[in-house]
Amino acid sequence: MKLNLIGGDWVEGSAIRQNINPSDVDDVVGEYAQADAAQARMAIDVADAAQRTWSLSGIQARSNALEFNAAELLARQQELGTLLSREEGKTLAEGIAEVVRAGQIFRFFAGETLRVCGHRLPSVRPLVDVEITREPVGVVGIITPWNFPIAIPAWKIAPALAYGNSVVFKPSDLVPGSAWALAEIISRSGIPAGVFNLVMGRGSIVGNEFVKSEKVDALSFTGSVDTGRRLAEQAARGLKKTQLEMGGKNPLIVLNDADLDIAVNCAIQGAYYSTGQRCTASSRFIVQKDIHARFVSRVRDALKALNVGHALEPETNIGPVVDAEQLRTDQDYVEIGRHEGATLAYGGELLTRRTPGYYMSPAFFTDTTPEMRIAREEIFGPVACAIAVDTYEEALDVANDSEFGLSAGICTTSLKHATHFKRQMQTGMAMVNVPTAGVDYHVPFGGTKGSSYGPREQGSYATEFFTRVKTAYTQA
Ligand code: UN1
Repeated sequence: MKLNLIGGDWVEGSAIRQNINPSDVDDVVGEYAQADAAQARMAIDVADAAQRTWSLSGIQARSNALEFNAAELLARQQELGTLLSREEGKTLAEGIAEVVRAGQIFRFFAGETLRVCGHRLPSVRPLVDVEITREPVGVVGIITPWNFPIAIPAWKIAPALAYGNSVVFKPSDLVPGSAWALAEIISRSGIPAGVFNLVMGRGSIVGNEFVKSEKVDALSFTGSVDTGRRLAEQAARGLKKTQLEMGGKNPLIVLNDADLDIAVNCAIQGAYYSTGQRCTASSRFIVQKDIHARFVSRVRDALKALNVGHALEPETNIGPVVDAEQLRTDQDYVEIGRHEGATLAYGGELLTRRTPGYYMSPAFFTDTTPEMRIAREEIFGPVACAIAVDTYEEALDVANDSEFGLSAGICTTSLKHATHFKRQMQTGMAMVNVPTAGVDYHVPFGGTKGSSYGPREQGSYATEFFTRVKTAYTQA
């Protein structure tokens, strides 16, 4: 059984949870200890006690620890990528790529540790100097979702540690395996006991302690809109810094002048890879009338050519859905789409494979209108729809008509439209001729409206959340 890491010790929980392979539900990936509320509080206490030592340990020690994690993640990419795909269901290629991404994130922040800058400027009073510096926030509570079991933990934990914070980390209950492996590596990276703590368990128990505790100074969360809102409301009562990444209903606009190969690739990659289980996934193709028939027929052909199967089989392009509940949601939305009058142009069926798993064929709807629920609500599965429009202006209006604002894409060869789109799209990320999902690790990530709240994640912009600013005045 895999245990929790609290104050440098591996400790048993008060319950056990099985980690099940969604490609083969007879395969138990492992058993994981579930912490109770008292253990979550203990982890917060030790994190609080250890934070000062860590922040005073110096930038070289912190950079070395992060580089240790980077090197080990990269060296073990095959093994950890296999574990990730086994527990989450994305393909092995995607699993390995995600582990590599986690390694690169740690390496990036190993460098950033050495580059924390401040400002020095004269005061308006003669002979007085002003210094502006960045300091750690304190104890950071990190809560991560199931769809990126190692990359999202990495992009929250690495900057938290880089800037001298201590961490209490609660991974998703569904996929604790990759998170545990990451925690085990971090436990050997040379950081003092208590600086990094792993507390697996339920959001309503462990997560709730993070939000309630006065000793948790900042909370970084990726997950559902409902949970995110609830966390933000409770965290505001305790005046905690909060960073939330939530849903998306990301549009991909395809204009008449688009390169059709690029557009189809953006659609397939963006909507269906990783089984569509990404908050950055494209789920609305907004397609201009003259190219609509050709686009639909090419997307349908491309979908037919995709192999849905066991995540670890080499010919698989699309793995299973993560669990029974998500599969039910996806199937419900296929029904809702039909019921609303959209045409199911491809897929949406439950599939049987060699092993018992949560398989469905990617679903593609046409004859969709912007008012339909399948065009407005986040599904978080391999379900996308095409909406036909007359003009670029109409496409932009439909794209912006959403409660979400994470990522948006356009496929066009027109510089004028691409430029206008980048300026007018009300999202945190705008993509021209590249998929809406699959972002770089060294630049800021985040959205607007109901998608995100608080400072951006990743890249050098991570300092905004993971540090606080001090202004010091000195008269010489
Ligand atoms: C990506 O598209 O590369 O939960 C990353 C998610 C996002 C990460 C997407 N926070 O899907």
